Amino acid sequence: MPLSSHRRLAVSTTLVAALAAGLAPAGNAFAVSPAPAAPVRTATAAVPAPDMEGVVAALDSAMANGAPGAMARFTGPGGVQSRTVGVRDRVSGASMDIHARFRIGSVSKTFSTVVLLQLAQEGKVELDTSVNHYLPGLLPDDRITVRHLLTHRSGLADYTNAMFADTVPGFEAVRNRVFGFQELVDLSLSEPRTTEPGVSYKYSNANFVVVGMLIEKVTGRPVADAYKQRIFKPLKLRNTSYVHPDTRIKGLHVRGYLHPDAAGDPLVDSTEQTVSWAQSAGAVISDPADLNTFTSALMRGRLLSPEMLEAMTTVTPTDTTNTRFYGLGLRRYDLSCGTQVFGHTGTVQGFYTYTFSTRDGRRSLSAMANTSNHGAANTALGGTLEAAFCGKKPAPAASARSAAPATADLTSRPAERDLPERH
Ligand code: REX
Repeated sequence: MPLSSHRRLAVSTTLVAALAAGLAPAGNAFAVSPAPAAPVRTATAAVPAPDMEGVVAALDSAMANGAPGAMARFTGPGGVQSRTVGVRDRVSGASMDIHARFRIGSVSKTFSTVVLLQLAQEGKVELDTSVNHYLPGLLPDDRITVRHLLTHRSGLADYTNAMFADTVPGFEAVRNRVFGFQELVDLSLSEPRTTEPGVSYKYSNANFVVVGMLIEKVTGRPVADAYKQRIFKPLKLRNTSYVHPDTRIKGLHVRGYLHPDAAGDPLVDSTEQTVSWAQSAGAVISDPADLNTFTSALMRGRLLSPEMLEAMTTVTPTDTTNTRFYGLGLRRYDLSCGTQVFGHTGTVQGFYTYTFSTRDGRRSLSAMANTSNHGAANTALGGTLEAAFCGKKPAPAASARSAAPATADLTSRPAERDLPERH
């Protein structure tokens, strides 16, 4: 079928929803802070309007690079604008749907961080204290602190590199498995550590597995409860859930399609899986509207105290481009127009996600393509950021492979498995 016949555009403008993003119900035990009486920003006129044609071009480029479908939702002072292309289900042919849910992968790390930082605010955890103080004997080095986990500076090896070295067999071996947190930590500790504590940024899922353990230790409850009580409910994120180890995505959802390592092999439907290999590092399910509400509320200070938000947004570089940074469970990308956006990227089998917001929380973008293990599609999807926040069209599909730095910070990962393809 030609690409154009797959394509559907959806546009909605909902000023009220955009402005109401993140308001809390009164009386909730974990109620988010009320919206501060924000002064009207006179600088708004200087902010580039989103180029929604450019957003569509980036989504099309993700499709031209192997994604069955893609979508993006921009929430800004002018309201909400959504775009969808392609299909959310290759068998039924159902069109991509902006309200469909999907696996957000590592965007979950930002949710886990918010929970942990709320616990820090409550005096239950201290960021510069040894992890072993809270989880005695867990780690082989008392110098590893809670902050080292949140900044990917613990040196704990990323066990997923070995787990998914062979993409499809690796995935099939774990798609129905249920791991305990301890088992995942043991997998990490069976490999050499990658850095002395605090010395350098080494991305590792193991860090956020330990964050999940800390949350459970301190609250005495499953991480699912903490997400729900502290974030999903107060922000009314009705399409966001953490259902581990359930393998299904309930309700209207996108089907995910994993690219095998051998070029030309058929895509593997990877929708159903436990995501137990990631849990608090990557198993949340959501949709673009909820993700925009989340990052906007976070940046507007509705989830954390000013001090904790300052800590979360204090970043160090993740590579040498001087455009990619990491704070606490949060990325910062410095875009070509000078705009800084905060959020996270996600990769879980069959799904690439970007969710980012400006520091004032006034503009947010969430984008998803229903494929993975295909860096060119991920890079192309990253083009939605420049289009949305800088009003720029991305490079045409053919040159997308070399154009965008969207996955640049992954160069610091040992396996380099998610990089744009090289020629
Ligand atoms: C796991 C393998 C990738 C995916 C991973 N995902 O570490 C975490 C995440 C949860 O979202 N990280 C992203 C698989 C990159 C982030 O933090 O931004 N790749 C795939 C392979 C490669 O199997 N052999 O692409 O689906």
